[in-house]
Amino acid sequence: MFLWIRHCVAEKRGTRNEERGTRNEVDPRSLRTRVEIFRLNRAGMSVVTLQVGQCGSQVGSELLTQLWKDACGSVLGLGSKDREYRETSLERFFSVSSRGESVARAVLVDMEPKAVRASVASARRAGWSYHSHSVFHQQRGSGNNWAYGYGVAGTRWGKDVMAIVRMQVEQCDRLAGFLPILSLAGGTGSGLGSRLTQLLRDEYPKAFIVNHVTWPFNSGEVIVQSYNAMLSLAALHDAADAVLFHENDGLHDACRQHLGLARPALRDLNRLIAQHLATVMQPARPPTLPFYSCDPLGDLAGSLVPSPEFRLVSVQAVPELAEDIRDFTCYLWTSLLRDLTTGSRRCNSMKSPSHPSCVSRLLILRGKDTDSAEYAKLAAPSSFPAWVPPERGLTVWTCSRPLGGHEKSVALLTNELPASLDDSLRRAWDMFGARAYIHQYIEHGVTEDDFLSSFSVLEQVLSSYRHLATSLICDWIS
Ligand SMILES: Nc1nc2c(ncn2[C@@H]2O[C@H](COP(=O)(O)OP(=O)(O)OP(=O)(O)O)[C@@H](O)[C@H]2O)c(=O)[nH]1
Ligand SMILES: [Mg+2]
Repeated sequence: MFLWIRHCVAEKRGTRNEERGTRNEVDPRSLRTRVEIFRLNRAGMSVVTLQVGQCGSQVGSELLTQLWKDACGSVLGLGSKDREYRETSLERFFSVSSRGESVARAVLVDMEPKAVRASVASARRAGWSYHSHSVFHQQRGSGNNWAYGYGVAGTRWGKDVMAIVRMQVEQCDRLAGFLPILSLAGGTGSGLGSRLTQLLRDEYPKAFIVNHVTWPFNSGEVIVQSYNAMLSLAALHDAADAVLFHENDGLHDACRQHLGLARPALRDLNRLIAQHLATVMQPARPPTLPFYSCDPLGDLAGSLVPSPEFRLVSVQAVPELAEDIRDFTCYLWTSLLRDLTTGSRRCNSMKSPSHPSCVSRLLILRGKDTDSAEYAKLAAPSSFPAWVPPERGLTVWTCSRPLGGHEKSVALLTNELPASLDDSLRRAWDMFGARAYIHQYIEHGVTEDDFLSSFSVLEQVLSSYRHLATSLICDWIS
């Protein structure tokens, strides 16, 4: 299966290179040309971010702000010292306007104006901006109804949004793929976000699509959130190459325990998500490369997703510290890695270490002396099913440049079952059994069969992760 994904990765890259080759016709004999080809092959690829719905808008703008500040060195004051890092990062997420300003390679979409306008304003305050044509909103939200977002908004405005996406794609010299950001619980992010991800898959079959989804609080302020979450995840399971997730409950606990916030606001949760994602998305070197990864989404999916059955990836990063104490804190790799794998931060797969419950891990180390980090425990073959080749269980990327004011930082991505999936699916089944709120979905074009087929996709996902040790190896052998 790893071969399968590697084959796909190579095929996608090959096709993009061919497309590039026709654009850059050159004499392959001259040294200058060879240097230029080498430079071009190393040149970073770009990611178009889609921020859909309120949560998507807010998380996305916080992420882009952190990426921009880090790349431009305003956090660390190291900008001019590391040109390659800075150029790779900016090329990935920003273009440069005729006035020399950084413009996000992003599309902001919501069915109501408030969150979108706030994101535009916060970007300006931070020092970068959205392209004025990349902002799309209507006047009324989707009322937490996935069917409205997917069916009504998707049908009415999907084409308009895709026209904006196309404009952003045309601005990229080399497109790596898309990063759609959304919450699973509302109507716009989850419904329209799912529809847009499918449209992206249809229109850009060779591009990588890595979604980021925010799982709602278990206590849930949206009564139908289990329906919305299940319908979204089933749609994304087909259309995305990988689905990175954060759970609001876990983020809330982390803000209280590690940032000392008594009553964390959504803004605080978003800072944490953005910090984790920045640790993942900023330039880093895969082990085989002497330079930064050119294809961030492809390399990420290639390291983590061995088969279409397993695409769910949790994201953790440490340290999580309040800004005022960052500069005075020194770290050891041992304590950072221990923090990542113990206590409330440890990922689900580490909670029952007796049998393998994760498929693969990607560890990203940033800062001083990454060579001295001891991470053998994370690579232990017993962590992974026997069918995962030993060298593929854990992948490690490094970057010597510190990130976000931390002398050292680590991100751990784990291909595993989200803690809340089982519970959400059970709640969705219970509500469906009682026919609760179904009419609100039917009136916008989602049928009972659509519910059933989404639920059965997720039952299959649950079962595949639960039987990691045995079931798939049988499929592979046969
Ligand atoms: N972490 C985080 N969660 C959010 C944020 N905004 C909303 N949520 C969560 O997302 C869910 C609601 O989704 P929204 O993004 O508000 O909904 P929407 O996509 O705008 O859809 P409609 O409002 O129905 O049009 C709830 O579970 C909220 O707790 C945010 O900024 N950060
Ligand atoms: Mg909304």
